[in-house]
Amino acid sequence: MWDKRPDTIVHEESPFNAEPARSALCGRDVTPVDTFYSRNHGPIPEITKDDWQLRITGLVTTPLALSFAELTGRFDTHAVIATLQCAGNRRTGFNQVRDIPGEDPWGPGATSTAEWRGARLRDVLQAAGVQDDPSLHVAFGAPDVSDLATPVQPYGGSIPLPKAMSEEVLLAWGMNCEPLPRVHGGPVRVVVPGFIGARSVKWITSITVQPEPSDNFFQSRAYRILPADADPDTAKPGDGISLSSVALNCDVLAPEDGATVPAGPMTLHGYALAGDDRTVERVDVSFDGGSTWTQAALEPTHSKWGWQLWSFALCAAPGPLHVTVRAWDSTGSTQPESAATLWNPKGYANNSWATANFDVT
Ligand SMILES: Nc1nc2c(c(=O)[nH]1)N[C@H]1C(S)=C(S)[C@@H](COP(=O)(O)O)O[C@H]1N2
Ligand SMILES: [Mo]
Repeated sequence: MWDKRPDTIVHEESPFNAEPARSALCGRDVTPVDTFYSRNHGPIPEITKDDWQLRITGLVTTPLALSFAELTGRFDTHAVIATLQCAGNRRTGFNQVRDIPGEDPWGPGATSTAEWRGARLRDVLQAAGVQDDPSLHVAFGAPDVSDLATPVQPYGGSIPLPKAMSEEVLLAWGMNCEPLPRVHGGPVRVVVPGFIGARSVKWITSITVQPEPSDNFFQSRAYRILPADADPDTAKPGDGISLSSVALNCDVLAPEDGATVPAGPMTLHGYALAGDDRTVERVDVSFDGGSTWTQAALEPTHSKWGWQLWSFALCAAPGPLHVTVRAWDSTGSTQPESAATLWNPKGYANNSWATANFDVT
């Protein structure tokens, strides 16, 4: 489906929600397009380059309406390798604590990295004469209508103006040297590196500069951390904590969790990702549930906005092998120990220590 690999784990066909197997993500700085996870809240719109138009309005001096040819021809093209991570990534860890009805049970694969190519959002906002006020917000609108929203409405969201003016934020029409595929938001999507995937609005058709965050359902009601005892069905717009930068996270990608492995030399592989303008500084591995830790080797990175791959070589003795991993970022913060302490009613931002269990024979 949607040209994804046959081993893709499909949570829902409509809306299409699917994640790659761990092994498919493993060891790659850039995830192939046929492997990249896909997260949708409604039907995938079909918009040709010729039909597409982007309107930039609100607190700007010169409202713009750009065709695809104007966007791609008028502004410099930039490439950014960036990881997208859905706030629902690793929700299965929360489901083990307490059920989360109505939300897909995403495993470790609602995260992937691509080389995105497009115009800087900043250049487009400047061409429109954006007001220079850091308290403003930039709202994105798209045509895909979601009946998961109350009331039913097109998908949307916003980011603060200072982030929108950062050089890494793109209006992208290319993904891994191909035209941006329809399932990933083609002809044009926003890519907001360092923020939760929800803000990288696909099939973008409107940009509005405004004093408040977007009142779209997916900004004002969803993608918010509600208190553990709140009822998400009766929560009001603005309740809970709005998610913007992605949480510091990591995972073990190989061998597959639960695998039987031969005794002797083996290497663990995984990724770590830091939020917004932070970087991953260290990845620790523990074989005793977190009492003692040893450092993993970090691979060279090719982008500040992409994930950090890591590996750890060991000699495995026969018996059960229990692996725990945590990352540290450039502010000295590390990941919380347990999913139970983070559990929230919509199941967002599970960045507790990652674990994997192996049977060594
Ligand atoms: N228009 C639109 N944009 C969207 C979404 C959507 O449903 N509609 N899903 C968001 C979410 S929650 C995520 S995690 C990313 C996923 O991007 P991908 O499908 O290219 O992996 O797109 C975001 N942009
Ligand atoms: Mo997401």
